[in-house]
Amino acid sequence: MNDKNEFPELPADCKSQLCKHLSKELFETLKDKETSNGFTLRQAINSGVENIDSGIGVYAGDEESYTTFSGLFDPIIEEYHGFSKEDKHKSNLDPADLNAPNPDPDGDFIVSTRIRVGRNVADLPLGPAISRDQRNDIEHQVSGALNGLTGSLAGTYFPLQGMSEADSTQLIADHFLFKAGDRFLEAAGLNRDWPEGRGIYHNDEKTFLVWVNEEDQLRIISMQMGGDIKEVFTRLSNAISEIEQQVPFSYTEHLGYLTSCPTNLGTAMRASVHIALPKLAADMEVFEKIADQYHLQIRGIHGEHSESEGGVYDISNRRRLGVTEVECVQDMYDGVVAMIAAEKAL
Ligand code: ADP
Ligand code: DAR
Repeated sequence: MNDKNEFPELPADCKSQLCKHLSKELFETLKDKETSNGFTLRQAINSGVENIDSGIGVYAGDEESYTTFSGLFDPIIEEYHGFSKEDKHKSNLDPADLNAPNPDPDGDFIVSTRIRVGRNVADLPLGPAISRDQRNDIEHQVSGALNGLTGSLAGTYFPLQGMSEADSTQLIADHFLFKAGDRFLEAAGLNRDWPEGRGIYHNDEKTFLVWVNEEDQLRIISMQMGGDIKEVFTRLSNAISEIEQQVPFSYTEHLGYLTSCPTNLGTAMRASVHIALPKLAADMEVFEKIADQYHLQIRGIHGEHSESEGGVYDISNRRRLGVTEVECVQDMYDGVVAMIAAEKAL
């Protein structure tokens, strides 16, 4: 990280939101500001400075970052989410409001369904500015709440620190284990003290997971094979409600649930299916047209920045802020119904 007073020289072909919105004038205005946690502009932009192939390139260190550095965050939020600084977020996690009968009861297309939200603990810094002790306290508080879950959510918490070879192998085999975050998270300061304070919880049925202190302080995940999107959402909604009774989440009327990356603000939800659409994928123009119509992203199946394999794609909602959780899932569901119809018609 170079001198905080030096405007970072970013290449002319840099495409990130950071490059687009951080003028030298704005840099001069913000460079000496810091939040009450001591988080600086230079820290907020470091990921995009070190990774010029970033899509966004900035991370917030705490709730205050979104006001202290609003000159940079507001235009990025407006462009990514279509959400102005006057807009207000809204939340609705009620499964009764989701119209989603299983779109693929015979399992001809949808391999698996996963719906996740990011959450951060109220009144504490976010990952990029959290201290080692605060992060360890979060692990203690969150794992305590998780170990108190009952019924179908009952399960086990696995700290990454000192994890046995057997547990690690099983969690990798289940595709549950997250590794030290990617270079974008590294440069954002989200991997500090790794693996201390990090861990994974999953229920006995392996349909519910919580990642602790990865990119966000909680990633609450419901997932199962097949396309019963409503069942996955109902499990997630119930789990969020149970956890929130023990752990207060960081939330504002304007930005909804706060996250370190501005792309996850609001619902912080990504609702996805892994779906086989070989004929539709042969006509990417039609495929992408349907995705755009339902505000969806087409991605690879091994997470962010990955490619599709064997004609299976990860289809998920792109809208997260200014829409409710029910609307995020409805976006994905309605788009998947349209994609399956298009595949059948080809
Ligand atoms: P996030 O959902 O938090 O943005 P990623 O897109 O990186 O994170 O996905 C995290 C992991 O979850 C990856 O290993 C990915 O393969 C897996 N995953 C995502 N969606 C699904 C799905 N619908 N079915 C099965 N696994 C999924
Ligand atoms: N890779 C960073 C973040 C993009 C959004 N993905 C998250 N938050 N996992 C970038 O700026 O491209």
